[in-house]
Amino acid sequence: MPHTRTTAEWQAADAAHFLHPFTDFKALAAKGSRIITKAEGIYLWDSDGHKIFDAMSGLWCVNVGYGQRSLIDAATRQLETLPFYNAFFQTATPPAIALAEKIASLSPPGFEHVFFTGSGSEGNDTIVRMVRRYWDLLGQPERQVIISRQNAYHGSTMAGASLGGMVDMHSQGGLPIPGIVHIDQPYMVEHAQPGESRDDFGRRAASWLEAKITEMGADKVAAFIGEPIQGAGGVIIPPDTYWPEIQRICDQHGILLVSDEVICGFGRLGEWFGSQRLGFKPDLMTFAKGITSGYIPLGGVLVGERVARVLIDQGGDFNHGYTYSGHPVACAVALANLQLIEEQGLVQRVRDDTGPYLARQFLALQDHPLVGEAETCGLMGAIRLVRRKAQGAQAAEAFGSDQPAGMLCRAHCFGNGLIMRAVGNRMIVAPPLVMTTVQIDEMMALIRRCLDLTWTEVQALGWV
Ligand code: PXG
Repeated sequence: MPHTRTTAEWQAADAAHFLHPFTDFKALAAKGSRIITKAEGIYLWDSDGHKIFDAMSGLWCVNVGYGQRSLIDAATRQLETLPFYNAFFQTATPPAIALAEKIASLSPPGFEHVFFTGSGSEGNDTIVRMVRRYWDLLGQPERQVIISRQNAYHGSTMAGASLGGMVDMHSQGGLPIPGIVHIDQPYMVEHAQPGESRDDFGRRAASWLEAKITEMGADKVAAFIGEPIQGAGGVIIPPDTYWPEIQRICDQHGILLVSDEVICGFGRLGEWFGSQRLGFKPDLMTFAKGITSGYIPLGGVLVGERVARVLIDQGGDFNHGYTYSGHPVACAVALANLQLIEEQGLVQRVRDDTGPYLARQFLALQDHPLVGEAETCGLMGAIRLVRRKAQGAQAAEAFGSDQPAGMLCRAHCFGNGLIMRAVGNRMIVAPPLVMTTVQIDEMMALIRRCLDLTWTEVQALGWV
């Protein structure tokens, strides 16, 4: 679209008509939005011509970076051939069939079937309907309860927001819906006991699932859902002992295990799926975002054989689906995206090259006076800002609730052409998988500059 208006004109029209997601409408209208007008590779440009380093891949999704010709061409070709047809009423389109086949070929053994949706939230709504349908078909309709975690993010529909554990979301609109309960997240900063090892903490955090199952009654529990690494919650990387123990507990009680791969899937952690990196074997996986690198909306659920066999062999109609389930243009773009990821070896590159390189750079950040811990997994990383670093046996001291250091840091990122997310006082990156080590150096220089500016500011404010 041609940029026929000035920034101020765009902002005025935006404030007059566009209600943004997760936004204080009045405050944004007073301040004015940042208008993004174009992108190439790992960079964005705003309507004033500023170049911005996108360390968040759009919104955890632009895995192959911006401007990839093969995705653009795939969309154009499909729009010309068949812009839409549905997958209801015993029909299908070639891109949807080919994509389901392709995803099955990339997924771990035991995944042969895919249900398409328009987004990650719709994928998780599908999970709720599907796991309850599964237990109904097995003659155990009382298995309704789905266990999730505090501070999880599983989307913003009624079911997605209920599965999520975001307090601010639950406080609006009567959530969570019935039958969804939460256990604490495996976040050591919040929950570790003095002197507890990482491995011991991981096992103890997993034991909260066992306790919740006992509380609810195992015969009432349908499934447990979790992100391999919590993304929107602040890149919470669990100890290595956590997921295998979660798996053991689910297996022991026959409970379905669901991996929400919306962020961690399609190479983010150096494997095709995050559950492979974190060492567990789910029964179902939700995906979205990276499946099309965000070029066009698409989500879905990968259905493992345990569930698929029951739905297919005993099922009858499954009364669920969306107009855009298997949208041909979205599926064509996804196919081109997966082909590009394979051709460029991006998953291996993250595992063997850029992931370990980023990990070393983040480790080096730990000498910064503001940094409590800096940790990564694949191309996902978080820096916890603290008011006093750990000293000997003395744990690091967090900023007070009236000291939003993360917000200050984010403002410096904004001012210095770097996009990072702030979740409380955790500063987060999830850059495009095409990023080179040279570009990682560029990002680290920007991060250090923003940390230095934040450090100067918190000193001036007397927060440290
Ligand atoms: N599951 C996970 C793990 C997600 O991260 C969804 C489901 C929902 O996907 P859709 O496509 O319905 O948005 C997500 C989305 C943030 C942020 O601020 C994260 C998401 C969405 C919006 C903002 O980090 N994740």
